[in-house]
Amino acid sequence: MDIEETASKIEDMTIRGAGRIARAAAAALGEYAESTSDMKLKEFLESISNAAQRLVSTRPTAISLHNGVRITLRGVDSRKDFKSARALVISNAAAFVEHSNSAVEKVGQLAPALMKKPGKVITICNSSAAVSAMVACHKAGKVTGVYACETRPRRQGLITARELSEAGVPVTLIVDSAMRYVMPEVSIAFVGTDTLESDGSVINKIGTHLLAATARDFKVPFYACAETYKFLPSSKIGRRVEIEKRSSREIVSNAEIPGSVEIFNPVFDRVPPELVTGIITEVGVIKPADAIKIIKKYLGGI
Ligand code: RUB
Repeated sequence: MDIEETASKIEDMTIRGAGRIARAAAAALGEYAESTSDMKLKEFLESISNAAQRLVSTRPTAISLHNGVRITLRGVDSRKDFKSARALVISNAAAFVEHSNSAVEKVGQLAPALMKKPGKVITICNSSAAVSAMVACHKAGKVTGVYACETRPRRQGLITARELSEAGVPVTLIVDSAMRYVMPEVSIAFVGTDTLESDGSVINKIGTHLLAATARDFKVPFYACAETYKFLPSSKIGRRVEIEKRSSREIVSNAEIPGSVEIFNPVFDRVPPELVTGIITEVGVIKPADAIKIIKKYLGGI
C-alpha cells in the first residue's frame, strides 16, 4: 500500500488500533523505499521524511505510530549513499513489523500468570494486545467469560466480541455504562494502550479511565497491555501526549440534533498510574513506576 493510501486509511480508521497503525506505517515506508530507484541521497532523505510526516500527521495519540516511523528511519540520516539508505529503511521496516507482531504474542503469553484462578475478565475497545492476553488466558483455562464494553462512539467493542467469539472465548457485549453493574463479578481487567508515559500513565480509548476507577472501587486488578514501542520517550522531560478529538458526527448525525447543541468527542483518556496494577510488555510485567526504565533501556536514540 502506498503512503497516501495508508495515511488515508489510518485517518478514516479503516486501519486502527495503536499496534496495527504502527505496523501499517512502517510497512508503507518500507514499500515506498522499495519503489524508489536510483536517486540522489538528499532527494531520497527528503522524500522519505515527507512520507514519514504524512503518516504521523494522521493520528496524534498513538505514540506507537510515531515510534514505529522513527524506528523505521533510525540511522538513515548517517548513510553515505542512496543504496544503503534505501536498504536500511527496507530492513528496519521489516524488523519493526516482525518485532511488533511477536511482541503482541509475548504480551499474551505473560497474561495467564496474572490470573490466580479462573474468573471473568473485562475489557474496552479493541486491542490486539489485550485480545492476545485474553485468548491466552482462556487457553490456560482461566477465563469463564469476558465482558466487552461496546465503546461508544465507534463501537470497537463489537470487533473484540467477534474476535473473542471466533477464538472460542465466551464473551458478553455490554454498553459502556454497564461496566459498574457487572464489576462485582469480574476478576481482572485487560486493556490496550495507545501511549504509555514515563510516570506510568496509560492513555487508551475514552472510557478506560472510568473502567480503571471502577475496577479499583471493586478491588479488581487492572492491567494495561503495552508493547515497548508504545512508551513515549519525550515524556521523561515532561511531554504529555495529545488527546485526539474527532468529528461530532461519530456521535450523532446533524439531522438528529439542533445545530445549537455543541458536541464534544475526545476519543482517548489518561489513566493515572495509581489506578494501574501493572503493565504487560513483551519484556515482562512491570509496575507503572518502572515505565521510565523501559524508556531508557529500549527507546534510546529515537
Ligand atoms: C484503539 C484503542 C486500543 C489501543 C491498543 O483505538 O484504543 O485499545 O490502540 O490497541 P482506535 P492495540 O480504535 O481509536 O484506534 O493493542 O491493537 O495496539
